[in-house]
Amino acid sequence: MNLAADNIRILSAAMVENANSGHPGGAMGGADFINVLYSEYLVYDPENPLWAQRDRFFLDPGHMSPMLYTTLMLSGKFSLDDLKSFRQWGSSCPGHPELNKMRGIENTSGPLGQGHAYAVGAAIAAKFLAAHLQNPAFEKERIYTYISDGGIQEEVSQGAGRVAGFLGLNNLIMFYDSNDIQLSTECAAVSTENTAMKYRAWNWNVITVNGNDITDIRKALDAAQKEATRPTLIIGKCVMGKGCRDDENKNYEHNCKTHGAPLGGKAFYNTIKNLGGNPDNPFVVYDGVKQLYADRKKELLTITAKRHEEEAEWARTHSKQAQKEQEWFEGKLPEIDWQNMQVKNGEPTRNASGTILEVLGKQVENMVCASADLCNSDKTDGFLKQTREIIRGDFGGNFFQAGVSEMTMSCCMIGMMLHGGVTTAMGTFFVFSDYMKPAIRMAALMEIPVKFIWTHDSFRVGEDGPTHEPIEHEAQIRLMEKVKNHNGRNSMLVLRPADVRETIVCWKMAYQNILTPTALILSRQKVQNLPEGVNYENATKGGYIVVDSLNPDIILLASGSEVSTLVNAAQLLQKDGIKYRIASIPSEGLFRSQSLDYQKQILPDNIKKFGLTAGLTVNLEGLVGSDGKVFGVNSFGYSAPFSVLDEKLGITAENVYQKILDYLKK
Ligand SMILES: Cc1ncc(C[n+]2csc(CCOP(=O)(O)OP(=O)(O)O)c2C)c(N)n1
Ligand SMILES: [Mg+2]
Repeated sequence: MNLAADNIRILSAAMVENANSGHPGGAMGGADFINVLYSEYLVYDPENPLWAQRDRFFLDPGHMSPMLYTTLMLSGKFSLDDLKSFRQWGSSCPGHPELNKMRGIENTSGPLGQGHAYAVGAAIAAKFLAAHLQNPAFEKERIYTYISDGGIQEEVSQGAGRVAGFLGLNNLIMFYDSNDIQLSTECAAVSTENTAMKYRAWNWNVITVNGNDITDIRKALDAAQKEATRPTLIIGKCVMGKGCRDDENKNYEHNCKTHGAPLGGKAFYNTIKNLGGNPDNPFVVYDGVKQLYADRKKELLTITAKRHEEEAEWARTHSKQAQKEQEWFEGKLPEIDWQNMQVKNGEPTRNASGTILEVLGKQVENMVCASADLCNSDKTDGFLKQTREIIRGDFGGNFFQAGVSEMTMSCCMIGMMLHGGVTTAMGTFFVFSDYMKPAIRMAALMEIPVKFIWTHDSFRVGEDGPTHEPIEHEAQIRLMEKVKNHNGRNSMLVLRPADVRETIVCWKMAYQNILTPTALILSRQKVQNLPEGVNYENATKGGYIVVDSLNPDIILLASGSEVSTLVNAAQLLQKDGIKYRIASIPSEGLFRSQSLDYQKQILPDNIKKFGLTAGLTVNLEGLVGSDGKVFGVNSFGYSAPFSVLDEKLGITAENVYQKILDYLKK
C-alpha cells in the first residue's frame, strides 16, 4: 500500500514536471487516502462506469487532479500516455478534471468549494431514489468526497455542511486534506477556526486521523461506513508535498512552493529518488502496484456480480419500479399536456410558472424542486403543494427547502443531476442569481440541464428598493447564451416570457431542454396578455412576431413584461397612422441560433427598430441594429410602488410612445 501511494506521488510529480505546470504538493499529500479509497473501499463496476448504484467520488480541489488521474490510471481508466499529455491541447487529462463519467470523473472541479457541495446533492439523490423507488440498492451506495483547506474556507461549505448535517446524510463521507498549507500562505495566517467543532455543530460525525497513515485511514473509513445517522468528516492531517526534497536534497515538505509549480530540476530529481523512483524514467507503474489494482479489479467484479444479481432479483419482483428506474436514469421524462395547460390570464408570469409547477409536481415523480426560502414568493410552492419536503429520515418528498443559501442550493441541485435519476428545478429572486453565478457557470460547462426559476425580474419589485431590483442581471445572464459549450451549443438557454401564455411555451422548452441549463425569468407584477391571435408556439424560435401590419414603418421589440407595454404604446402610434410590428424575443441566444432567413424575416435590415427593456439598454442593442434605438433603465432602481417607478423611469405606454416618435423623427 505504501508503495502504491509512493507510486501515485511519483507519477503526480512527474506529470506536473512533464507539463511544466500544475500542482504537485497537494496531490502528493493526498496520495495515501485516494489509494486506500480506490484500492479497498470505492465500489464501482470496472465494466460499467455508469452503473446506477456505484459509489461516487467527488473531488473538490481540482488542482489535485494528478492524484485522481493517476489513481484512475491504476484502475484502468487512463493510460500512462494520457498522464504524459497532462494539460496539453486535446488531452484527456486537462489541468483540472472535467466531467467524464466513462473515465470515472464524476464532476468538473477547480472553483474551490463546489465539488463537495455537488457530493451533498448526490447523497440526497441516492436517498431520494432509495425512497422513491423502494430500491435497497441505493442504500448501499456511498458518496465520497475530498475537500481541502481552500474548500473548507469557501463560503459554500457553510451551506453544504449545514444541509448534509441537517438531512443526516450518513451516506456521505468527506475526507478533509488538512495539510495546513494553502496557495500563498500557511492556513494559520488566515484562520484559527476549530473545523472539527464546526462540523460537529452541524451534526457531522468527525474523526481526526493521520492522513498519511493507512491504518488510520482504514479505521476512519470503516467507522464512517457504519455511521447510521450523520455524514462523516475525516480530517486527515496530511503532509503537503509528502516526500519532497529541494535542490540541496533537504526536506521540502510542508511548503507553499509545492502548491502550484513543478518541483523543478534538481528538486524533482531528489524527490523522485527519495520516493524510490527513477528520475530519468518516472512514468512507471511498479509490478506490486499493478497487482494491487488488478486484485482490486477482481474483487470488484465479484462484488458487483453479486450486487447485479440482487438488483436483477429486485427488478424481477418490482418490474414497474425497475422500469421507472431505467427511464429516470435515461433522462426520459413523462409527456406533459402543454397544449391544455390552464393558466389565469393577466396574472404575473411567476404565477403561471407556479401553476405549471403544480402540474409537474403531480406528474414528474423524479423531479426535485427547491427554493432558497422564497417558495411562496417565487411560486415554487405550486410544486410543494403536490408533495412534501425532504427531511431527515424521510426522503419520500420532492421538495428541497435549501434555506437562504442560493449557491449551496445550486450546487446541490447540480449534484443531484450529476448523480443521475432525478431532474431538478430551483427558485429564488432574479437579483439573487448573483449568489449563484459560479454554480451556473459550472452547470453550463458541465452541460447539466438544471432549471433556474428567477422571479421578481425587474425594478417592478417596487417598494423593496434597489437592493432587490435587478437591472444588469438579464444582460449578465444572457452572456451565458453567447458562450458556446464544448459541444458547440449555446451553453445556456435564458427565457423571459411576455405573458402567462408565453410562459407555458417557455416552461415547455425548459422542460424539454436536456442538453444545457435553462433559466426562466419571471415577473412579480401582473402582465396583461398579448393580443388575441398570437401564435405562442413560435416562441420556440426565441423571437417571433406577436403583432404585425403590412409594410411596417417600425419594428418594436422586447422581452418579458415590456412586450405588453409596447402593445399599449403602439395603440397610440396607431392613431398617428404609423404602421408597426411587435416582436417578442424571450431568448436572444435561441433567436440567433435560427437560420439567418428566419431572423431577417422577423427583423429585416431596412426597417427601423426600437427596443424596450426594464433593464440595461445593452439587453437589446444587438437586436435593434446600429441605427436602432433602445429605451431602458441604465441606473439602479429606487424604493417606491412600482407604478410610481414606471412613471419616474418612463416605462409607461405614453412615455414609450413619445420615445418612439422622437426616434422616428430622427
Ligand atoms: C473559488 C476559488 N478561488 C481561488 C482559487 C485558486 N486556488 C487554487 S488552490 C487554492 C488554495 C489551495 O489551498 P488548498 O485547498 O489547501 O490546497 P493545497 O495548497 O493544500 O494543495 C487557491 C486559492 C480556486 N481554485 N477557486
Ligand atoms: Mg491545503
